[in-house]
Amino acid sequence: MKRAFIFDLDGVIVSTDRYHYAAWKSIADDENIYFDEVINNRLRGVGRMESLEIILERASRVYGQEEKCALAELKNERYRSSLEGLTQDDRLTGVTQTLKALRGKGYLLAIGSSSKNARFILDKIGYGDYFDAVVDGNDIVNGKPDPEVFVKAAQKLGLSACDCYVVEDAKTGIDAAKSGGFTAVGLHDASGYERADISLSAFSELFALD
Ligand code: B16
Ligand code: MG
Repeated sequence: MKRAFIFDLDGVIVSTDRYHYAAWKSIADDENIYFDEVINNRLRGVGRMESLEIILERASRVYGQEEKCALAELKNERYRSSLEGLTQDDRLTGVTQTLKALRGKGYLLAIGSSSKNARFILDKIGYGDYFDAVVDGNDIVNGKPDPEVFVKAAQKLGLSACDCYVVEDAKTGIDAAKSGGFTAVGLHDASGYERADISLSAFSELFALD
């Protein structure tokens, strides 16, 4: 039996992806760069600067490093202000009850997120002190698909990768989990991804794993 679940945040516990999209879309529009929901799908689970690089693939000119940093900062300001209104009600369906039930079964629960805003989001949705370990974009050098975020979360729990499920909505997150030796559970966009060890159609189905 496994001993812990390490959860991705955005797209698994809470849906902030529409706010990411709106903020990136406003930046792309200001810069006259084509950007749509299909391109946005490639940003799932990917870090902020890497996301900007994907958007700039459609730009008609080359951007310097300072300009890139300024755009990423502006995107984050817009994104952060849209997070102000987040509440417990923004937890995704089944999350509250299922986490409680998993804890009741004795599992440790952790967060492994690429986001530098993860702790802010967790506070907003009433999970500021809930998880046994939180590792986010501020704690890592290499973003997903590198396994660093999950490896550090397992270390904080005092466990090895084979003791932990990683639950992800992004294919890049499943790749990260697999290269770290974790058992990868795919939800939403990552459900059905061939590299996922287990594919689920609802968060509450996690309760049936052991
Ligand atoms: P930030 P996750 C990821 O969160 C998002 O899925 C991704 O779209 C975003 O670019 C990344 O965090 C960085 O977010 O700009 O807030 O640092 O899915 O790994 O929880
Ligand atoms: Mg995600």
